[in-house]
Amino acid sequence: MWLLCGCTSKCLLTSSSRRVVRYSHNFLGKSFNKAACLPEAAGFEGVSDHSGLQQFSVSQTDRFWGAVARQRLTWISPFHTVQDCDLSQGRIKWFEGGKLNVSVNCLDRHIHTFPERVALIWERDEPGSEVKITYRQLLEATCRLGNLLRRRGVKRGDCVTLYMPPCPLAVASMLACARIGAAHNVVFAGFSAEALADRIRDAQSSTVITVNQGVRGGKVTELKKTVDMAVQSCPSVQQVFVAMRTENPVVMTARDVAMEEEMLREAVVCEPAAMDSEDVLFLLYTSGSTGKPKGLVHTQAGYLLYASLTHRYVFDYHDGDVFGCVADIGWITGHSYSVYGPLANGGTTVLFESTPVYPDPGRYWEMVQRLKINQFYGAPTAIRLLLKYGDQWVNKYDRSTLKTLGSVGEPINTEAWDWYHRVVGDGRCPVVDTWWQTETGGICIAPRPSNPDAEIVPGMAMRPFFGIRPVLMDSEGKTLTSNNTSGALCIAQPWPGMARTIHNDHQRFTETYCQPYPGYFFTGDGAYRSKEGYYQIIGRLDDVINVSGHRIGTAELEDVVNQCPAVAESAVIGYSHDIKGQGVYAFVVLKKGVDVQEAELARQLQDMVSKSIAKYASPDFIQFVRRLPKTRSGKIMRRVLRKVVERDLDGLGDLSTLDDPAAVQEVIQGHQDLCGKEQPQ
Ligand code: 7RM
Repeated sequence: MWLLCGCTSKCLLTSSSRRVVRYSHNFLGKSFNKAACLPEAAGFEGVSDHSGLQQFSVSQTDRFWGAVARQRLTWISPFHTVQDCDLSQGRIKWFEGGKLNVSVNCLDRHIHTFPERVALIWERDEPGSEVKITYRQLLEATCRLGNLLRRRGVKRGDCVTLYMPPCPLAVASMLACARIGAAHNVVFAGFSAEALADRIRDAQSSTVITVNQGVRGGKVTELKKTVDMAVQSCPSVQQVFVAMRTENPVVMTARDVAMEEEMLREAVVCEPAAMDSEDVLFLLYTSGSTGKPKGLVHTQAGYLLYASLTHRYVFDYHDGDVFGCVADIGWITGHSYSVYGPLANGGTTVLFESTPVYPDPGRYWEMVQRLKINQFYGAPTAIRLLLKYGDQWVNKYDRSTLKTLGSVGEPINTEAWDWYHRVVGDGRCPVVDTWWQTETGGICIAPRPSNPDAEIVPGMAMRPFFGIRPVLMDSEGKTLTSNNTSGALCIAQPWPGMARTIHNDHQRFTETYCQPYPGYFFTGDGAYRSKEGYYQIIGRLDDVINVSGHRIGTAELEDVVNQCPAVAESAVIGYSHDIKGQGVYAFVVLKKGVDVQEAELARQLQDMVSKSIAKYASPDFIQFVRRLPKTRSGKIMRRVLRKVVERDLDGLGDLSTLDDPAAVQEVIQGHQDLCGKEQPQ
């Protein structure tokens, strides 16, 4: 059995240490009113509350998604089949026969009702310099760009690579691709030339869109130069569109196109392509733990529907709200919750160009005050970082507009959850810990939607979204049916938002996600299901540590270590140990300005783990570091830490997503200082 926590009676994964938070404010209507809470479900008989509706969505899946798809999307021609899926074969098709255009669903249909509503608030790097773009303006830019792409030979089915910071022209570029039926491939504009080249080559793009320079955290980056370097090894590239983010000119070659100038010559009307539901909308590369990055493929109708429904209900987004997702558009979170979900819902969405600490650690909350943000969606890594700086950076600003706080990307440890809830949200806003993946397209497990009286347990993603049936598997591949148990997290039936394949490698797709547990979608994560049936994500299964036969989740250990007031964050890994199989090794970052005796603190931390989990779980080594190696999206790269401790520096694997290579060098040095030249034993 996957007993990831190893000690079901003592650890934080059990209900003994559980605290529950209830909110009295209205979420989806006090008494369940189908028409009011989910108009799409008004015709479903026998459904009288939220859990009834969830059950309906997974048992009468076709009726549920059929009704929702007809209601929420604008179709050029209707679909004839809700789904045709066979997970064991890796066949996933939704809404076949249907034709639609995603950009029409995100723009044109809103223009009829509110052309002057703000679609995008571009929160530029310098605070106070935001730019607002209405739906009419965004449609116009999208059409001009769609025409330009078409005129310059981009065809339906081509794939355009975008290397741009979050900005209105990046959104217009995504939507312009969608308008003419090309796929987009957004590459985070912080990746190296090499990483960019890999992704351009794999996607076989002939067109790249970029900006002259990027501006982030007060620093200018040479994005166009990086593209120039990348395309040297990309024979497929024929043209590079260059938009001007700053006023500094860059060298333009015959291959380069001055994007804004050329756009001005184009018409503001652009005929939308009638796309099949299952045509490709975008590729998005995500790194596997080994091997080359995978280009996950999302398609039109199912993806958009799922992004829109989750955005509406997980965050309780209402017409007129300002939605602030601070993820970069280079991540799936930026795709689904900065762009597609909010725009499909006719919402106002923030594009955040800066960093959480620029010009100071109050940036997020100053922005919340200035833009009157109603839903704030961020990552635990940023919350943990800001927590280090203290409450005064939050308290300075008026956060009374906030209604929902969201968290995504990693398990949110109890200390960070509490701070987010108590300090940022004044104890007033539900905190939704949302679990999902690039592969899932949208949020799959989150505390909401649920009725307003439903409890929220700190640090738990809790409840499956409509249409999602999570299951836990043991190591023999059997379904674990009881509660208060842990296992490999799978999803038992297809949902419209899921990825369809890996670009050019369907076999890798089926092998990775469909074959480990035939008939199920395998997430690669471990999860715990509480006595009450709520889900808590433990982390990647390949991160789990096994000490003398006891399986321990890294999240569980880190949660204990992070509770020490001197600690800002930590990463725990297992290293091979002759006797125990694996031993525990902790990397610890201290809070700013903390002055402690490291040896003494290490002993304290070991004690804390012994007391709150078990003696065997206590770290053998504690290495203090200034920062942890993280991906550009803020996930701790435990794989890299494991390799450092195993002294396998040649085996570090794909580092293209690594944020700051210097962090790895520091960790290597510190490790040698701590353990000498020998491997720890
Ligand atoms: C949205 C995103 C996916 C992986 C996933 C998990 C981890 C994401 C949570 C989480 C615990 C969460 N896509 N993860 N959200 N772990 N609690 N709420 O992050 O493709 O970049 O990463 O991230 O391991 O499998 S992603």
